[in-house]
Amino acid sequence: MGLRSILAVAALAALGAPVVAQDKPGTAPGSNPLFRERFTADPAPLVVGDTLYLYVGHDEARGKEMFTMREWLVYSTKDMRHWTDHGPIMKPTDFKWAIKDAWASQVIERDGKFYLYATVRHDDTHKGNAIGVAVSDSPTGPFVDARGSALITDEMTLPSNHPWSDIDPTIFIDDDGTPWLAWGNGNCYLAPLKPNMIELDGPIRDITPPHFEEAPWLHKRGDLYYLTYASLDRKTHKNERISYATAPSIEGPWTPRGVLTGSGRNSFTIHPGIAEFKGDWYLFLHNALLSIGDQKGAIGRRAVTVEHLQYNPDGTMRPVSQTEAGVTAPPPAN
Ligand code: FUB
Repeated sequence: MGLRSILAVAALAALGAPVVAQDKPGTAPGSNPLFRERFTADPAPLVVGDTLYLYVGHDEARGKEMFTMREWLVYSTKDMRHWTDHGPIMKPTDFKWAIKDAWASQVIERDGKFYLYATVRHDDTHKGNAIGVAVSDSPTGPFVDARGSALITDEMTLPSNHPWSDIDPTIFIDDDGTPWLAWGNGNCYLAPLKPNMIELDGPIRDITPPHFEEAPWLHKRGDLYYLTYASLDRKTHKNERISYATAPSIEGPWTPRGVLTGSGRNSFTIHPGIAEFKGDWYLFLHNALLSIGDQKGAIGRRAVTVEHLQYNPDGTMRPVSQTEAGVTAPPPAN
């Protein structure tokens, strides 16, 4: 605490006012980055009752390795300030057809069960990355493979020019009960699932919005559907930003709404996850500002953050900046 803060606290104490020491931005509980004992990435929130669960990938790259991700983790909070670490919930090889790459995931609840949609690397029976689905009776796992085979493989979205085109699942259940899965890198795909949550129930559509790179996130607020994603305009930017599109229905038409955030600091990737919790909206992202010991932030050593998310009266989202104070500061004034 600086001299000015000490004097302010002393003055309040002299007046008999309750003394609440103000931490510096970035050090208060709940400030960014949220978790500092491990590198974390690809945040995916899920609200269950009075608790927000946050699923993340565990970044363990050493030196100049790109991504070394061996497991998914979950944390929870009831107040957006204090977080409980529930540890690992699953690893790629828990899918017996997968070999590595615990990349982006998302969990959703249906009929008391929790379904984890996750990016992995398939074994050599299918090229490149794939998407698996696992199930649990609890949001904190353990999760087990729900199919015994991949839900999405690279061949299902041919032609694609790279083997990591089928990554980053986002799952959304529409008001009529239909689950929809969106995913992709380079192209954004959308497909309905059967009520059992583990099989496709219709053709895969290509809904790629402008500058789509990866990391789609589907949500709905009021009557409007949102497709938020990591975008990359290679002509003007080196690192991803977040952009979004809106639609009157999950099946479109999607209207591009432009950029929502700048790039994650020190990070090529940035990965959105959106939730409404106790009446407020939040945008989870990651950057690469955290250092742990001699390991500095890098493309494969990221740190999850959260910011307030606010909407304009017409439903468009107000631009968001990544800050150190995050949600420990009040939302920006209108
Ligand atoms: O974490 C590995 C990959 O980096 C994710 O799947 C992408 O969204 C990007 O964040």
